[in-house]
Amino acid sequence: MTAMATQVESNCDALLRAGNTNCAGCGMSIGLQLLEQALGKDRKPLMAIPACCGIVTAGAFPTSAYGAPVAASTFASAAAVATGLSLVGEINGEDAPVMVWAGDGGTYDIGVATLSAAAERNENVLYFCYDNEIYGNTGGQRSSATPEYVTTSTTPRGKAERKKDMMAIMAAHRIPYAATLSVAHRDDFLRKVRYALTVKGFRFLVLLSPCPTGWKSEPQESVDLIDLAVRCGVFPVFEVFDGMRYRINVRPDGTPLEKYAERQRRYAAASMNLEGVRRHVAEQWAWLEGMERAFPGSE
Ligand SMILES: Cc1ncc(C[n+]2csc(CCOP(=O)(O)OP(=O)(O)O)c2C)c(N)n1
Ligand code: SF4
Ligand SMILES: [Mg+2]
Repeated sequence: MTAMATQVESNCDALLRAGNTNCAGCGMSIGLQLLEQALGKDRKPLMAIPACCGIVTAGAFPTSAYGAPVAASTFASAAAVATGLSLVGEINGEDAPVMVWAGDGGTYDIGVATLSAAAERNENVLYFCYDNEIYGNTGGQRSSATPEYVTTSTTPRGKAERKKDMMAIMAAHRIPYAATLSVAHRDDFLRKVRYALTVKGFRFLVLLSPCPTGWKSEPQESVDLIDLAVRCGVFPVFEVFDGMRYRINVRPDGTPLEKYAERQRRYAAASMNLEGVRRHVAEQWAWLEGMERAFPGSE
């Protein structure tokens, strides 16, 4: 047997198997590997995955790059499909955690109706959004998660609108747990996923997911980019308990926004207004700090 065949065979049990088609440096690949570490090798989830790069990852039937059962759903129905899996699992006495693994297009935009409905009913579902801030799979169009001024294939001069605050929307559903995950902060990532796995009801986790193809960044810099996003405050790392109580996990350290922006050509629009971005980042932090002061949270 060749060395590569041995490597592939020994990887068969992995949640994300070798030989998948994800681009090099894809945040989704890193996120799935961290998810597997949080679950432990022997615990397999049941996953509902809507249209997105994450379902292309699976590959062509009858093979799959996922080492776990996956139901491919329409954009609109991922949270409803997961609800069904969860309820049937409960009737059958199964204990595999039921998850959605969806992109920002499927979460912030096209799947938001069933996401909201499942959250409002507090279904026993762990919802992951890997947010690469574009419709990556179809050529990098803007989504409502795309940050302001950033170029995409449909905003060549830079997006006019601000990024939708999905965490605030999910918190407003008063779900038991919501958190942001940084692939550059492994311990914090694993702790939150492990905590979420102990909670019954609807849980929402969102990771900022580097996409070298759409962000026009270097694949080997993906984790560093997320570290910079956290340091300069663009991506706040925090959690919300019962939709009300806030805990900030990592605070910005004064790293200039330029350090994050200059490594991605999507931040190179002529209209780019880093001062404007800085103002909105500061505003977001003032709000977040205020929420944590007024309503501090812990497990
Ligand atoms: C209802 C519907 N509208 C549009 C599409 C086409 N489509 C397939 S994947 C995709 C983009 C998905 O974006 P996102 O959910 O962010 O995942 P990513 O591709 O970035 O991983 C689109 C628009 C579709 N499959 N179904
Ligand atoms: S286009 Fe982006 S999200 Fe999709 S597989 Fe490639 S790097 Fe990952
Ligand atoms: Mg996307």
